[in-house]
Amino acid sequence: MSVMESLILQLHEISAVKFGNFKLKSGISSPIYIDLRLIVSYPSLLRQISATLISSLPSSTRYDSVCGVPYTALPIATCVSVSNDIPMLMRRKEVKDYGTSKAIEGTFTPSETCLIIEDLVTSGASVLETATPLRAAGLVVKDAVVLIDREQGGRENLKENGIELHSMIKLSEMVRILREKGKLDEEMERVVMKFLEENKKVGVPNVGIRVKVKGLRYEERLKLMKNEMGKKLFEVMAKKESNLCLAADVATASELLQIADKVGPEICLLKTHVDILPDFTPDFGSKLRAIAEKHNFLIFEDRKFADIGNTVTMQYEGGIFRILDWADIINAHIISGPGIVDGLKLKGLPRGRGLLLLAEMSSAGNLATGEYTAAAVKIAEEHSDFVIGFISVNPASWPGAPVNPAFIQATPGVQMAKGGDNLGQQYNTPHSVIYDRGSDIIIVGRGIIKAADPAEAAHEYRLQGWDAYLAKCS
Ligand code: S5P
Repeated sequence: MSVMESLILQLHEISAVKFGNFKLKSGISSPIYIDLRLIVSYPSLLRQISATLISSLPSSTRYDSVCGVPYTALPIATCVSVSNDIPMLMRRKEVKDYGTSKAIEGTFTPSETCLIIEDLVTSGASVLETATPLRAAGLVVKDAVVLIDREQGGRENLKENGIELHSMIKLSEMVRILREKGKLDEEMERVVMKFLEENKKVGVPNVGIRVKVKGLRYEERLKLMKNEMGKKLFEVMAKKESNLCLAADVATASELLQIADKVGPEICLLKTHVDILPDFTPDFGSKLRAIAEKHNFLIFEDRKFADIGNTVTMQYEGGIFRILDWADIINAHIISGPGIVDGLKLKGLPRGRGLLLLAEMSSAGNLATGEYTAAAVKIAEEHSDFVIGFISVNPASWPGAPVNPAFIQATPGVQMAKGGDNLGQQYNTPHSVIYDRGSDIIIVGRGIIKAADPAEAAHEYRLQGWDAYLAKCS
C-alpha cells in the first residue's frame, strides 16, 4: 500500500472523511463531508501528513518560511516547521487595532519567500486571505500546498493571483481509492462523483476573488525601499502630505517654471516632457532644480526610454537635454528587455537617481497588459537597487497583488471625473486610483494645467489623493 493510500485510509478511519448526507455551511447538501480539524488528536497521522505534504512539492519549490492558513492548517504548518527546521510565520485572523497591530507574527526579511500551507482548498479564497497580508508585509508568495483539493476552481483562482497550488491529493482520487479499499459502495461512489462533477467550477475561475488589506504607511515602506531616491520620495510624500505628481505638459519652458513655482507647495513630484519645450536652454535643469528645492518636490522626466541598453546610456546622459544632470527620476519601457535597466542604472545609480518602469499604460488599447506587466515586476525585483516602482493603472489587479510594498506605484490618467480625451486617454478619479486600484501617486496633467486656477486645483487633487491614502491605511 502506498503512503498516500495509507493516509487516506487513516483519515477515513478517524472520520475526517465521511459519506452520507450532510448539510454544508453554504446550505447545499453534500454526500461527502471532510473535517480535518480532528487530526490534532492523532499526532502520528499529523506527522505523516506534514511529511507527505512537503515531499509532494516539486523539488524546484523554494521558500524561506511556511505559514499555515488559520486555524486548521496551523498545527500542520507547525509540524512542517519543526520537523524540517523551516521558520514559521503566523497570520492573525483578527488584526489587533492596538499595540503593534501586526497582521503577521514572526521575524522575516521583506522579499523572502513564504510557502502557504492549507488543509482543504475549495475556491482558494482562504489561501488568498493569508497570501494578501503576507504580500502586503513585503513577502513573496508563489506557492501553496494543500492536503486536499476539492477541485472546485481553487487552482484556477489562485493561479490568477500568481499562486501555484500543489495538492497532496485531489478529492476525486481520494474517493476512488476509498472505493477500491471497500470503504464505500458503488452506489455511494456514483452519488459522490456526480456531486463532485456537478459542483466542479474548474475552468470558470472566479477572478473576482480579491482580498483587501490595510495599506502600509509611507514611513514603513520607506524602510523596505532600497534606492535612496525612492526613500526620499516617500519622505517628501509623508512630510508634505502629498501623493500628487503634476504632469507639467505646458507650452514653454518659462511657463513650466512658472507653474512649478505656483503648484510646488502641493506636489511631491513634478513630471516633465522636456522635448516639448521650444524654448529649452541648457540652464533649464538648474532653474527647475532651484524651484524643486524651494518647495521640496522631486523632478521626474517622463522620457519613456525604450531602446537597447547602450543607446539609452547616451540618451540619458547626452544630447541637448542632459537629463541625467537634473532629473531625479526617469522612466523606461521594458520592451527591449532588462538591458535597458542595466544601461540606465550604469549612469543613474552613481548619481543617486531612481527609475520607474512602465508596467501598464492609461491609453485605450495599449499592449502593456498581462505577461508584459508581470515581466516589469520581475525586472523591478531583480534591479530593486535602482528601480523605485512602476507607472501603473490598476496594480491591485496584478497577478501577484499586492505588489511588494517597497515599490511606488504612480498612475496617470487622473481627473476629478471618470472619462477620457478624444485621443485615447482614459481617466479615473483620485480616490479610485489610490484606494481601489492600489496606486500611490496620482499623476495629473490637464486636470490642473487647464484649470482656471492651477494652484487651487492642485490643492484639491492633493487633498483627495491624501484622503484616499489615509483611508487605505486605516
Ligand atoms: O500610460 C501613461 C503613462 C504616462 S507617463 N499615460 C499617460 O498619460 N502618461 C503621462 O501622464 C502622459 O504623457 C501625460 O504627461 C500625463 C497625463 O496627462 P493628462 O493631461 O492626461 O492628465
